[in-house]
Amino acid sequence: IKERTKWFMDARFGMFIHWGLYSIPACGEWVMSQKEMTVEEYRGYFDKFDPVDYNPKKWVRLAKNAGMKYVVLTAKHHDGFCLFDSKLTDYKATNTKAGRDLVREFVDACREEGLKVGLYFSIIDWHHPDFPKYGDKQHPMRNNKAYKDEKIDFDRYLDYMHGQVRELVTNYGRLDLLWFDFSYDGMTGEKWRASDLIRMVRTFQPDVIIDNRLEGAGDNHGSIAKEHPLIYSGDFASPEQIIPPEGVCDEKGEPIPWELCATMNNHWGYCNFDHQYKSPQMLVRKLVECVSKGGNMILNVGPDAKGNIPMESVDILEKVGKWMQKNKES
Ligand code: FUL
Repeated sequence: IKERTKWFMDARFGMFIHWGLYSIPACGEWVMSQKEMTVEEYRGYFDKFDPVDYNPKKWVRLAKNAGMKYVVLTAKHHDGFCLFDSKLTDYKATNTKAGRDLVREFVDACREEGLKVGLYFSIIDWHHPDFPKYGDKQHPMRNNKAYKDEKIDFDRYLDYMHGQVRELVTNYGRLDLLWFDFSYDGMTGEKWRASDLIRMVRTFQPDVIIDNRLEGAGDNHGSIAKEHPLIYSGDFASPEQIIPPEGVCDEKGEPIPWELCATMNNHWGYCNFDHQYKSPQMLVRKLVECVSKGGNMILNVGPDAKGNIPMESVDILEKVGKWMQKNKES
């Protein structure tokens, strides 16, 4: 086990926060792709974005009281909108009614409360003009023939993407965790210039721990670098929604760090009609199951357009927190 993952193995329980422009249409973070919206159509949300209740201290305290030890926020999701003040784009919170760097406040809040800080960053970007569109598996324009013969310069996109990661690892002090999302089909590893990216990250943040999603997405994001044991092999595996029955091992059968990412209802981003929440009991059981198999659980909340975590989630986390308190090691 690498030295830098020790805190993570110890932490066991974290909060994932999916938040961005998609909280406005309120039907999950994939809305742009699902509804095949153009960049112009989606921009309506950019013009409306006005999170008047944004107070990351509240989020972080909720996490802390639930017994969580780290928090990971979507600095940028697949829609390409940045919650941080990137110099490389205008498509950022600073230019909305929010008028400020929302990642900065989040990072400060985590540090103030003594929780570890993580940032999620999508390597997929549906806003950037040089990201493949027609025929791409998930791009909103995947079926739009207008883009069929479009010439893109993917290297220009990669420069942009790497540049943004560089901003994140240089402008916000020490980060504890980076959560890249995600590889698919042929878009894996060196397609993203993953080795270079990780090398750059490590020069600025030698101890940050990194998930495994710059590489193959197969196997429910569970395995690490089976095909390409390159230097970008992640620090932890990232199974989604489903607990691997026997935990996660490397090729030699040795257990490796892993983290189940799980939603409380059936969406990551805020969804105002999804009230199918798991019970606090069930979530505690999931956490215990992960821990018993050598893993962590990062449980998601999707704040609404104003910046409030849904009441149902608050209620669940408070109940989970009571259980954690009662069962704390003395
Ligand atoms: C997936 C993403 O596509 C989802 O939107 C979410 O962020 C989840 C944690 O990872 O791959």
